[in-house]
Amino acid sequence: MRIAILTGAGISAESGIRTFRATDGLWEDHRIEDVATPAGFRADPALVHRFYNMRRADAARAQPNAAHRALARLAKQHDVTLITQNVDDLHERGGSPNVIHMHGRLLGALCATCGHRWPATLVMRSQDRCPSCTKPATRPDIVWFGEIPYHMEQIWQAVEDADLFAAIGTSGQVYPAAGLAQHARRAGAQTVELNLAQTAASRDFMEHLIGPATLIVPQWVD
Ligand code: BV8
Repeated sequence: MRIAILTGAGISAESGIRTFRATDGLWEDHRIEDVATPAGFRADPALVHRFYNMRRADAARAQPNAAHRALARLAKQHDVTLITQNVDDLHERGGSPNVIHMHGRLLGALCATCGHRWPATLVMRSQDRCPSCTKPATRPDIVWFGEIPYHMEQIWQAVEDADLFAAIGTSGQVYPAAGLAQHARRAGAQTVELNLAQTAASRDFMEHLIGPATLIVPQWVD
């Protein structure tokens, strides 16, 4: 069976990583426009680097949980395409191969001038020089609002080819990720949503499994 899975912040919540839109979420303390847009970065690169340096340190301290590990087991039994909106590396550390990071990675650095990519250091600053063009234009390799998410052709294709599409721990509020369930359904796939609660996208799913990811994902997989 071909399975396409989309994960969001909820799958890493029980590893101690804050989600975005909960009442104690990251967007409560930080304005999206200031820290997660190209214009915000141009206006105050130091603030944006502080935000992502903090998140890189939080992610480095976190450990993969039972839900990340269950998805790694699933990939041993089926043809799984794992698409994540998360910028942490907990899927990889939980054992999943070939994770598609559609919103980028905390562990990547990107030159805002020439587009060169290299591994991030724990603490990054905009005056750090690009190893390729030597310009002091270092930014996190993250897809900000208004930018085009990565690997979209591969993602649309995997979702279209899937027999089953599952969305885990995502609020269904950010596009194009939030449109994938409808795309899967139109292409004839079964759709299942795994979440603590109903979401903005729930109507696009045929089945709903409600509960914490560390409980419901292993149950669903095993
Ligand atoms: C694009 C940076 C064109 C990464 C993120 C106006 C101005 C500008 C843009 C727009 C606009 N109007 C619309 C747009 C488009 C915009 C968009 O959708 N905006 C929305 C908000 C209206 N989208 C874009 O700009 C995208 N680009 O559209 O380009 C295009 C595209 C394709 C083809 C052609 C053209 C770019 C989007 C990238 C945004 N980057 N942040 C970072 O710093 O991490 S988005 C941010 O939201 C995060 O990256 C995150 O991945 C993403 C989704 O959030 P979730 O993961 O779902 O997290 P959330 O907190 O919302 O929800 C958590 C869920 O978990 C909840 O449902 C909760 O119930 C559940 N949960 C919690 N605990 C648990 C749990 N479930 C289970 N177990 C638990 N324990």
